[in-house]
Amino acid sequence: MRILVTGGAGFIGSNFIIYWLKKYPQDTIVNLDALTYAGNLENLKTIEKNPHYEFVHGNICDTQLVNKLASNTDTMVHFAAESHVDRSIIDAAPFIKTNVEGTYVLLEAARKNKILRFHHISTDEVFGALKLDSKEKFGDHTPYNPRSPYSASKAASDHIVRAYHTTYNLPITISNCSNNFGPFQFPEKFIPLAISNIIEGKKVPVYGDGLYVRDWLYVDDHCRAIDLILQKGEVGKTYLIGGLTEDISNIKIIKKILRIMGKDDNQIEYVKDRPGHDRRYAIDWSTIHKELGWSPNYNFDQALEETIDWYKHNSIWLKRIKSGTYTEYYQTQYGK
Ligand code: NAD
Ligand code: TDX
Repeated sequence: MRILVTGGAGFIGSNFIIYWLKKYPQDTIVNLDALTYAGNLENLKTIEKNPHYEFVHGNICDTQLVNKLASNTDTMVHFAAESHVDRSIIDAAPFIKTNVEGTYVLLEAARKNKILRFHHISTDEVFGALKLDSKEKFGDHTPYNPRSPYSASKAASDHIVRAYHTTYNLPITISNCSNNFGPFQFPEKFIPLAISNIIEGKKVPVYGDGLYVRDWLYVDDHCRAIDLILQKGEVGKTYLIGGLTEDISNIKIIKKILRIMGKDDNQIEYVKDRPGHDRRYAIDWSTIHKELGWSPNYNFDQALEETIDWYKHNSIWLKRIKSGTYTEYYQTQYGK
């Protein structure tokens, strides 16, 4: 396979490239990434000299470049996105540009160059929010109800991807997954932000009452699911991917992290809530389980400990990523 990965210098994309080249060393990966604040080539140090890997510094909105790359590709795996909800609340413009227009540019190139598979990485946030005390989960037939500029831009991209299948018969697949965590995640997201603040002796900001619930998926389990969809997934189909957590609240997660890191609850700081904060996410992943035999391997507590260990042992990675514009963003979001 010759795969064009977009956004491969980000969190999930870099984990995916490392996963793929280890498992399929004969395949070739071209990684197209604009290296926004979230893109970091250090994530790919272990494979940067692999002759089956090539990095292209560029934007998915660049039609000419994307067309050139697509002419020499059989499969596209599209991770590139603006991915942080809080940033989309501060400024939605880059979300519309990259997530909507960028996806359109890739689809056009895929169509013109008769790509064999376009796999689009999306999110459970397109479905909106579930009630806290319900047993309900997002499933194959849940209607879209995005509530933040981020999730609205991802929902728009999902619709365009599906339309290219219906209208032009483009061989697409989509996956909507829940909150990922693991190595190389940018410390603006909840779990790595908490770990990195604790390492620095700072308080951990918890939004609102802390009783918000996410469905947590270890990044390696996510990569395995994408692998199965590429190998055995049905063209035109959307797969939902989730983890093994059962309604664990943000505050419980922070308490776990504090305990693992030998700190007490005094390090928790309740801060003002995110506007339009989705209360609860939960994913019914029975379809991918039944049809492709996938289920998550990683138990949350164990994967969380491994993730904390990874951040502790990669303090230089963390320090470098937190220099530059990170401080500016942190102050805008959390104050001084
Ligand atoms: P990330 O923010 O860590 O990485 C995004 C990458 O895309 C970066 O390397 C960045 O440089 C690149 N990029 C951004 N704009 C670009 C552009 N215009 N052209 C080329 N490259 C560009 O994101 P992530 O957490 O790895 O998420 C990857 C994908 O998975 C996204 O599509 C996101 O919506 C989706 N997703 C993420 C999660 C999660 O929990 N992180 C959950 C569900 C879905
Ligand atoms: O400082 C914080 N304090 C806090 O309480 C941050 C950054 C987050 N939170 C809360 C908000 C959410 O309830 O933690 C939860 C998780 O927040 P994020 O890490 O920002 O993730 P979320 O908003 O749930 O979105 C994530 O999952 C779906 C990813 O960022 C998206 O890219 C993905 O699509």
